[in-house]
Amino acid sequence: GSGKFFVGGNWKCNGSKESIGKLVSELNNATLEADVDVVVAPPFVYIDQVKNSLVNSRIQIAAQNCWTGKGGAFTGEISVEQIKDIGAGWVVLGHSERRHIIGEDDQFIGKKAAYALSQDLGVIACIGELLEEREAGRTFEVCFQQLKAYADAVSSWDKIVIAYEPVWAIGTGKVATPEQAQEVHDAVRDWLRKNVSTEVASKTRIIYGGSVNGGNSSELAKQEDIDGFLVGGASLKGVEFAAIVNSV
Ligand code: G2H
Repeated sequence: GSGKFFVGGNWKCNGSKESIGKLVSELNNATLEADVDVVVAPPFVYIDQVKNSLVNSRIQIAAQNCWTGKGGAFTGEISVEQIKDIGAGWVVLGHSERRHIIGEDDQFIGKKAAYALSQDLGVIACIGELLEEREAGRTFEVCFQQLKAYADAVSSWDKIVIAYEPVWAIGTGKVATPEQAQEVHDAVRDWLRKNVSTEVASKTRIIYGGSVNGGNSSELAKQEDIDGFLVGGASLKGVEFAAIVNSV
């Protein structure tokens, strides 16, 4: 693995003031492994609530999206400056739900990543293939194309964590096997070595996402190139999320 283990909880478009209050109190009561970066990504409207009620100051906050540049007349968007102002240090970009449900493309995602990094906001940069792409033997090609879009847009990899999330494993309960995940993580690292630099390849954390839970995380965590997780459904339960953090 590369660097400190990193576990993100992607709450997606879930929760209410009440359920998020309960989740935060579970996180406040949890014991978390010291040597892990822990980040939670609440919906925008609850970031302030989470920030103000988390007593565990080592849990960082991510936004689930951002605008491509400075704020202004962009109705419905949230700027990087606002995300930082509210106390979040990260943003999740390129998630498959935004690619395939909302229709974001590589270029748009690359722009967001470049702007976020230019303002010193960390980026959790997601990539991953659809089931039909895997079945057609195109997994690496698709992941490399998505990686290239980030690489073409950004000038520094210091604050990027790559999240490999095979779309067929997302929210389906069909987790990738440790071998399937490791194979892609290794290929991603190799791509970084050849196309960015040896240093970036060895330092960049590559985390896995897609139906990670308290029962499968430790086997996945043993793989050489799995440096953490991006957890969806299971991050909505504080006790289970803590178990995943502690599965390293
Ligand atoms: C993948 C993951 C978190 P889940 O989207 O980003 O979600 O763990 O629910 O599959």
